[in-house]
Amino acid sequence: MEKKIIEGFGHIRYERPQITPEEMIRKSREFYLEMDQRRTVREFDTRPIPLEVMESIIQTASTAPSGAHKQPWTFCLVSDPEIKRKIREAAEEEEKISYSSRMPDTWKDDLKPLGTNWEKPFLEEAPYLIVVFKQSYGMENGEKVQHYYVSESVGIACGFLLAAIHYTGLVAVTHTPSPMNFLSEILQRPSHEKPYLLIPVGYAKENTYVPDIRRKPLEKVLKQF
Ligand code: IYR
Repeated sequence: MEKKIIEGFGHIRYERPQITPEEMIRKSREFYLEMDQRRTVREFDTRPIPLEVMESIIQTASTAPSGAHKQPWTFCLVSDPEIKRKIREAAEEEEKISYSSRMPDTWKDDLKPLGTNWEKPFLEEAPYLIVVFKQSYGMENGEKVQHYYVSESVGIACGFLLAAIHYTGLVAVTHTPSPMNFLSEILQRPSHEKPYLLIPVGYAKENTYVPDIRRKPLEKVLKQF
């Protein structure tokens, strides 16, 4: 492959098929309509999912752009029932305190339409839990590697992850028990990795209901200049 040398580094040609404006309009609309079907689901069927599916989903997440291309993320994929039980127990312990004393009434009022509470059966019911860790720095061959824009990078990767989960036909909930340092302990992650999101993934349980909430219209989120 022909390479161009820029400041001593080889760059490869970037090519994508030409696309007409009409095709672009169609594709962008189609993708929006697909993504608009995504809903956060908190009730899972216990049916197993092929491991290969989860691997591809995580590979998709890992295609996300990141600061200086450091890819500062680790995705822990949990299917072991014993580990899931430990995670549920620890999460519910924190959530119980959060709901009873840490969260102000205004916060709990905002959550009422979602129907959440301290109980998290989905942490055991979902066939897989993806626990995303952000790496404040990297470690390669015993050497510290500087990472940049870590939260932004991992946030983007999680967006890719959620899109891949939806595209595959599965559902997820972005769960953030607080505090969630118990995840580092249970999954034995090194101290430079911090838990970022806990995402149960699976099939939606049959006859599942989701909150009747609507997305902001385009005029509210888009300001054109
Ligand atoms: N972490 C708690 C509370 C919670 C907070 C927000 I902001 C949500 O959008 C949903 C839930 C829980 O998972 O129940």
